Amino acid sequence: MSNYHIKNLEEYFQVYRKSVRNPEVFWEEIAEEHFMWRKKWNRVLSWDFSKPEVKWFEGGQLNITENCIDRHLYTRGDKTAILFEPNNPDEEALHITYKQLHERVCRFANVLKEHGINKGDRVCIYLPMIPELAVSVLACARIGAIHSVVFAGFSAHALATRINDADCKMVITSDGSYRGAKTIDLKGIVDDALENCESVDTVLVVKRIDSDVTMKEGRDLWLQPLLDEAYVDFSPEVMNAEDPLFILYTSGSTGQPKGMVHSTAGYMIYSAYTFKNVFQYKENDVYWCTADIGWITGHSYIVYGPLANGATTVMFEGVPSYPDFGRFWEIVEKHKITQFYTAPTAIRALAKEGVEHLEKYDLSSLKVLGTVGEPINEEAWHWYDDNVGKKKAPIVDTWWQTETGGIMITPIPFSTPTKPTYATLPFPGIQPALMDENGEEIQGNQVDGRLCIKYPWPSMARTIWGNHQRYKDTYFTAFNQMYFTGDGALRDEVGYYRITGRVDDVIIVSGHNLGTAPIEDAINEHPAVAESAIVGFPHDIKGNALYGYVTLKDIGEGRKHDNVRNEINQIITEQIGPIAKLDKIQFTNGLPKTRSGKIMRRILRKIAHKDTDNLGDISTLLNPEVVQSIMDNAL
Ligand code: 7RM
Repeated sequence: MSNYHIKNLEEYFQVYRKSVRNPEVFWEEIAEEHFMWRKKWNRVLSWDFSKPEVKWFEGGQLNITENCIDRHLYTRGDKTAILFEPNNPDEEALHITYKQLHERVCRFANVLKEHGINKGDRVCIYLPMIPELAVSVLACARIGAIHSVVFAGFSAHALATRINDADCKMVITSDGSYRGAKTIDLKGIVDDALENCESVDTVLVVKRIDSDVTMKEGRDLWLQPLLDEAYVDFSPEVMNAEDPLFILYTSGSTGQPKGMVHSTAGYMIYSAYTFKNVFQYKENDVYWCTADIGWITGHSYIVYGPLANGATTVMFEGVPSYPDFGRFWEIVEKHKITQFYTAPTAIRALAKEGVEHLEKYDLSSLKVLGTVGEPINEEAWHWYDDNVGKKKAPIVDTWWQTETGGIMITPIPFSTPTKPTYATLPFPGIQPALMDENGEEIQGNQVDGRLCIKYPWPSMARTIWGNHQRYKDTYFTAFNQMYFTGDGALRDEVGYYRITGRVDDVIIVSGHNLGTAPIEDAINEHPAVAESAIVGFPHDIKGNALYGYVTLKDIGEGRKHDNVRNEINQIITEQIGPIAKLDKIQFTNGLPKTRSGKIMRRILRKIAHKDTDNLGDISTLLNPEVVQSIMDNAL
C-alpha cells in the first residue's frame, strides 16, 4: 500500500524514509494506485544529471485530463470542480460541476482541432482569471497541444517574446479583463504583440467585458459561437509519459525569459500528491489559491493538482483591494473556504490596511493557510496566524519554484510542527543538500549554504524550450551531479529548512555574509514599517554597505523620519548586530515588484549604485511608476 495520504508526523517520517531508500518503488506505488493509465510504463526512472536527462514512467501512456476530469464523472459528476468568483461582488459566482467541466473542455478541444491545432503544437493562452482560462489549458492537454500561458498583465513586448520563443500557432485571449474598478484592453495588447509574430494564424477571442475590439479578418474569431456548435465529447489524445504538457516562462537573471518545459506523467503525479498532503484536502472542502494561472502556482495548485484529486477549486477574477480590502475575507466567508493559499506580499499588503477589514467576516471555516513566493517575514507570519487563522489553522510555508513543478519543502499541516519563517521539512521524494563555496555538501544541522537537490523528482522541468544548453548551465553546472536552486537556505538544530533568499541577494559587508531577508525581517518588526528591501552599494572601507528602501504605513502624528531611521537601526542592532546596520535609509511610496509580487532588487541595486542609465526592461513590473520616484529621491 502506498501512503498517498499522510496523517501524522510518524507517518511522514516513515513515508519519507521509504521515498529515499527506494524511490522507484515509492513512486511506482503512487502512480499505480492513484492514477488512470492507458498503458503501463516499462521503467520508473532513468536519469543522468550530467546531460542532464531525466525520464519518469517511460513507456507509460495516459491523458492528464482523463485523470483530472473523466475519472471523477461517476463519483463526483455533480460536485463543483471550479468555483468562479467574479471581479464584481454583485455578479453571481459560478459553480462548474465536473460534468459541466467535461463538456466545456471537450467542446473547446473540438474547436482547437477544427482550427488546425494538433498534438505537439504550441498554443499561447493570454486570458484573465475566468473559467475559459482553466478550460483552455485543459483543452490543450486533452488534444496533446503544449500550452504556454502568459500572465495577462504582461506587456505586448513581453507577450510577443514568449509567442515567438515557442513558435505558437494560436493565441487564446479575451476582448478585455476586469481588474478592480478598471478594465484592461487585452485584445489590443495581443494585436500589438502580433505585429511582430509570424507563427500565429488564429486568435480565439472570449467575450468578457463586451468592449469594442477590432477583429482581424481571417485571423480572429469569437470563441462562443464556435463552442456552441462544437461536439460535446472528445476522446482524449493518448500521450506518452514524457511528452511535454506545457511551457511556462520564468525570468532569468539576464535577458531572454526561460521557457521551462514540464512533462505529462511526472508533473501530474507530483502536483496531485503534494496537493493532497500539503493542504490535507478532504472531500467536501473548498480550496482557494489566490495566485493567477499565469504562474506555476496556478498551474499546479489551481488547475492540475486540485482537479486530479477531484477537489473544488476557486478561481478569483479580482484583486484583494476591490471593492475594499475586505474582499478576500468576504469570499472566505461566502464560500466557506477551508484552505487558503496566498503570497507574503499579499499578506503584508492586507496587514497594512488593518484588522478592521477582517473583523467583519466569519473566517471559522479555514483549516489550513498557505504561503508561497518569497520568504515570509516573522511579523507577517504572526499576523496571518493570529488574525486569519486565529492560531487554529496551521500555516504551510511552501518553498518551490517554476522549475520544480510542485512544492518541495513544506510542513504537512497537523503533522509537522510549524516554526515561523521556516518551510520546515522536505516533502517525500525530495532530497535537499546544502553546499559550500567549494562544492562540498555541508553535513549536520545548524548550518547554512546553497540549496541543491541531489536526486530527481517526478515534476522537475525537463529542459528550457529550445535551449537545453542554457538549462544545463543554469541548473546543473554550479554543483556536480546536483540541481542548483539559486536559493540559499539554513538548516536548524532539528533539520528544519529556512529559505534565506536568492543567493545573489547575499551582501558581504566588511567580510561578513549578510542575507537580505533576516535584515528585512528585523526592519519589518518596526510598527511603522509596511515593507522593506535591502541592497548593497560600494563602500570604501567595508567593501559593501547596506542601503534600505523602506515603505512606511504611517509614522504617526508629530514623529520624524530621522527618529524612525534611528529606531530601525536599533532593531537591526538588537536582532542581528551592528554589522547589519544600514548606512542609508530611503523612505519610498512602494517597492518595484514583479507581477507575481517579488521585489525587484536588481532595480533597487542599480539605483543604490547610481547606475541608472540602463535599468533594463521595467515594463513588465507590477508598478513601474514607483521606479521614477525612487530614483528622484535616491540618497
Ligand atoms: C512557486 C514560485 C521561485 C523562487 C524561489 C525562492 C522564492 C518561493 C518561497 C520562496 C522563501 C518560500 N515559483 N520562494 N517560495 N522563498 N520561502 N516559501 O514562487 O519560480 O516564481 O519563484 O521564489 O527564491 O527560488 S517562482
